[in-house]
Amino acid sequence: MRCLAVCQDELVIRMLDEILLPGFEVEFIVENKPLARRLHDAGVSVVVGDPRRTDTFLKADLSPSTCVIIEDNGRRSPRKILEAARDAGGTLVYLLGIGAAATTKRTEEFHTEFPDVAYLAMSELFGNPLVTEVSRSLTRARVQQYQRYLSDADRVLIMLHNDPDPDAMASGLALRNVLRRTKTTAIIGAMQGVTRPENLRMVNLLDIHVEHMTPETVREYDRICMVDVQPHYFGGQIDRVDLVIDHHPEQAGYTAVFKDVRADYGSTCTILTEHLRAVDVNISERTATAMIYAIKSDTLFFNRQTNRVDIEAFSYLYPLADPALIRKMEGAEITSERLEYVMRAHQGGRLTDQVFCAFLGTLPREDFIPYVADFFLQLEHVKWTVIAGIVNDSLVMSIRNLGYTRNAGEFARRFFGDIGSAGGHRAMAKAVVPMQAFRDKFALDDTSLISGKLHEMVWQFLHDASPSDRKRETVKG
Ligand SMILES: [Mn+2]
Repeated sequence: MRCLAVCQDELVIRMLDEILLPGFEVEFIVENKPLARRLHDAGVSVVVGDPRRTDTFLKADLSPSTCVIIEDNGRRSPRKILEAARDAGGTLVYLLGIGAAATTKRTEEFHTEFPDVAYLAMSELFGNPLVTEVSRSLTRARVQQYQRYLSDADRVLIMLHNDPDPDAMASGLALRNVLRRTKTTAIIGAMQGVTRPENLRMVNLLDIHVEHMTPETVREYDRICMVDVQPHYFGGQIDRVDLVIDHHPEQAGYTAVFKDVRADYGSTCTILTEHLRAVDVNISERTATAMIYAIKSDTLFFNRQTNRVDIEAFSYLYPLADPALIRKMEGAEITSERLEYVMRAHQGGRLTDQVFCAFLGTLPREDFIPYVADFFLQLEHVKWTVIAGIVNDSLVMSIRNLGYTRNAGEFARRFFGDIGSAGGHRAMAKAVVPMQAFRDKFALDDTSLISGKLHEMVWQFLHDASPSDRKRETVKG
């Protein structure tokens, strides 16, 4: 393809020549003769002419399939040049903004007169890679600092939250990688082990060992790191921490020698991908596989709280991972145990006005509840699910909706915030309430009435929106 560029700035010309030449046949229209000579001597294809005249373009053999790039340095209006290019039959015309010219304003300025002209700001074209590079070197400095700080320890402990999820475990592996340590010199630990079947499958398939820790055994370590969790989680059981890497909202009231907490990231593995890339550490297939699975599961495959950086980390790790193993781990979600509870919900639950509620009775583990809630949300005509069950004498509830209706977290807080822990996002929320408190508040002794009661609450919640909610909803459409 042919490309004709109207530029008067030598640096811009040399840069465009370098960038476009491998793929395009590039020629420059230059006004200044000495500049043209200098460029010609340097091997740049250049013609001298007045770009405000149509015949300059005609002489340069402008055809409708020639791409025309016109430099806009904000000093002199490029309008005359645009007209000349258009009159010569140019259709693929780009303005290249250089300098402080405001892009959107500039685009609008030319848009009515030249609707086909696309405006490209040089700062945007080259800015992103540069910003990425510079922030990578900031990350590099930070990572090198903690690498050095942790390098003299015999053994480092990488602490995860209870019942570690894929993001926690993969972050553990990734940090071990960053620290260039092995499983004997960097121990991954948690106070309570893995229970969910899909996470157990990950543990087995990737051969991850999570050491069982107690507050006493934690103290035996020279250096303590935390990934996907912050010290407050352990309620004072761990009093000293050297490094915290997490994507949950930053908690006040603790000090760590180093920390990297980025609440706008979809997973801790995304942060660790940046650490690994910044210091150029080789990522093994096993670690990459774990990290890909972690990013997928923490962002619900990019359906929740996804950031551009998560997608970037994903595309960086994907070629390094083993896709067959990931498929195997994902298949582990369906177990016959879980299907039992799906059936129980199907028999005992009720679907009314697009809301599905079910009470599952007493359960050995909590994870059946969110699983069933997610499962029934996939059904046609279902827009909300509220699934409850009793675990350790507490009523545990998972609330899900399709995300474009009222806030699930608000629902949980409104009805259960005063008697237990309740919260969540727009599309998913959770509440845990001691059974006694639930019975007292709602005067319900018969558990078979729970599902009906939940229905009533959702109905009430969806129908008596407060005026401020209503307003917000109309604005959002
Ligand atoms: Mn996470």
